[in-house]
Amino acid sequence: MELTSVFNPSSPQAWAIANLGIFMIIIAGTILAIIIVLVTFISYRFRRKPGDDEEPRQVYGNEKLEIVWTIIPFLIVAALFIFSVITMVKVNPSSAIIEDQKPDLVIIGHQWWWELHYPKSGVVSANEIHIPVGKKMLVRLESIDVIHDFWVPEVARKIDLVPGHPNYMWLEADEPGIYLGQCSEFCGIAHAHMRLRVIAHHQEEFDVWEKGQLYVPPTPRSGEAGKGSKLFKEKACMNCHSIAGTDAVATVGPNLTHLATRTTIGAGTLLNTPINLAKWLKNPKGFKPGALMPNMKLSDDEVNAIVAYLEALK
Ligand code: HEC
Ligand SMILES: [Cu+2]
Repeated sequence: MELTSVFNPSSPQAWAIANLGIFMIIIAGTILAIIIVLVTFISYRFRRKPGDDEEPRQVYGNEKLEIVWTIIPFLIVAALFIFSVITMVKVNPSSAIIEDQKPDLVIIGHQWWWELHYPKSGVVSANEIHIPVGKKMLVRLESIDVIHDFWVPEVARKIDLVPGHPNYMWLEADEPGIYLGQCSEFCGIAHAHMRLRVIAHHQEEFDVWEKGQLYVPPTPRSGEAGKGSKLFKEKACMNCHSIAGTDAVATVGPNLTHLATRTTIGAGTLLNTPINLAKWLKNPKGFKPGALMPNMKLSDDEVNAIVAYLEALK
């Protein structure tokens, strides 16, 4: 994994943004350099020397100079404007496309995690966005509570998730890999722990992932995992979570149908290992202060049984 940076683009959209950024830095840098050189030169050349007691010659108004210093900034602003519009056209789907096409992916911001829907296949997941390499994904972004902001600098633009006002963008990756992101609009206490990742695969691998996500894992009936699945019902986990193939259909917390296929829990807060899962279930707020999952006051035995169950959800 390389350094996460806007200057390390891995999609046509991110390239457009990086190029615009570089163009702006070059223009602003050039202006800064010219000003530094001129100010230094002028301060030296026209400094007050011993014996200078007369005022220097004063100049009032110079038509030519004024025309030049109006036209040059105008041209610079015009170039920036044109370059910005070209970039916007590249990174944002047109309104015709938004009206015509079903989104490939819907991202719903929650305090403090990301709900993911792939409307074309029906896959539901959280926090880890799988996409096929080289495909321009039409993404709709919504929020269930407050304003959040999607930002995965290497693959797409930065865009707000606004309650009651869906936004759209293109999401694409040129190379397979993991691209890290973070909510970029302060949205409450656990904002800093509202991370996300885009995982780009070759199309065939993506198809395998997608098929796997549509598979309904059987509910274990015996052993630790069987005990865990019973506890999941009894301990009111199903008031907030969904697991396909069971009665749990709530969307207050992340869908757990294929939790074991995700690499992190708590929106990037902990790696998804059995030990971390147990820690999370014991005390979610201990790892993610403010997290909206209550401490369910589970005993160690109950935690182990539920972990065995969740580990079976592949
Ligand atoms: C009041 C609602 C609520 C209840 C009840 C609840 N959870 Fe959660 N749970 C959440 C929320 C919200 C999150 C997301 C926390 C975050 O990342 O900020 C979550 C996250 C999780 C995660 C991490 C999932 C991920 O992809 O990051 C697991 C695992 C989990 N809950 C399991 C359980 C189990 C097992 C129970 C029952 C013992 C339970 N939860 C009860 C709301 C709830
Ligand atoms: Cu946030």
